[in-house]
Amino acid sequence: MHNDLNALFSRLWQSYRRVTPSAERIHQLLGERESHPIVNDHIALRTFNLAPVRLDKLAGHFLKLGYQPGGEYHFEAKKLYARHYEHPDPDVPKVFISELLVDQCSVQLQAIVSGLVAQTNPGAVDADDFLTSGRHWKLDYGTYRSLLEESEYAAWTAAWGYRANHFTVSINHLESIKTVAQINQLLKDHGFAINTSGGEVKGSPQELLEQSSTLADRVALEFTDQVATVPSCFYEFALRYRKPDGNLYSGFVAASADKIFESTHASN
Ligand code: OOG
Ligand code: NI
Repeated sequence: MHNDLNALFSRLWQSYRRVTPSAERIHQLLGERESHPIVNDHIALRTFNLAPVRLDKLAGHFLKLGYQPGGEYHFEAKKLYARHYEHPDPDVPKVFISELLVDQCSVQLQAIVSGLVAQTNPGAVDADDFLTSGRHWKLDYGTYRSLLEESEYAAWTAAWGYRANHFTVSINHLESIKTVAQINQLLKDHGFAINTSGGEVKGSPQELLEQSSTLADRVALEFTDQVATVPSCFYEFALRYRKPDGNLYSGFVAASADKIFESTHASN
């Protein structure tokens, strides 16, 4: 069952855990307390709205595996557009893909980002390994820093390229933990830093989704001219509530997502 999907998610997990040591440790910590494997609610990917790496191109990899488009989300201040995708099998993780609206950014940022994206071989974007292939361009540390001044999202995406920027534990599937507050307490007891932007628990039962996330790990990353320590990826936790029809809500909440993006902020 779902051989191609399993292969894709296992590649995404491998590339993610390599740069996210805290997720590896938290996954292990939860695994010791649970009698069943941890289920993922969703993963997320980031990109720029420029050919050949637009959101739609990334989404194509999931559509061909049977996913369907879900909701659309707008983040005006961050200049982002996002969409989620879900699989008919509710136990397959949902996917949240966002893209930076480069045309709304400064001419300086537009010049830098178009120069990076132009180095991407269009054929590479359709290849099976694209979603775990990292960055496709040369990037020096100074350019990363100048992107950072205008858009944390642009800097992160330029640095890390194509890989899951987080995995999300489904609290609904846990036995030992029932609320977001409980997972947050467990994380704090073990010394993990939580994203407090917008509060430690984002969303509410009324919005049918509650979430929290760690702050991204800081890891050494190779730029063309030097190695520097920068935020990598984070781990998220989600609890979904039932809609009046009895099914679990499967969408996202823009106000919460807006704060979750900040888990990779270098200033955190
Ligand atoms: C995505 C942030 C939004 C959610 O669950 O609302 C999100 C990102 O950081 O790329 O993951
Ligand atoms: Ni998320």
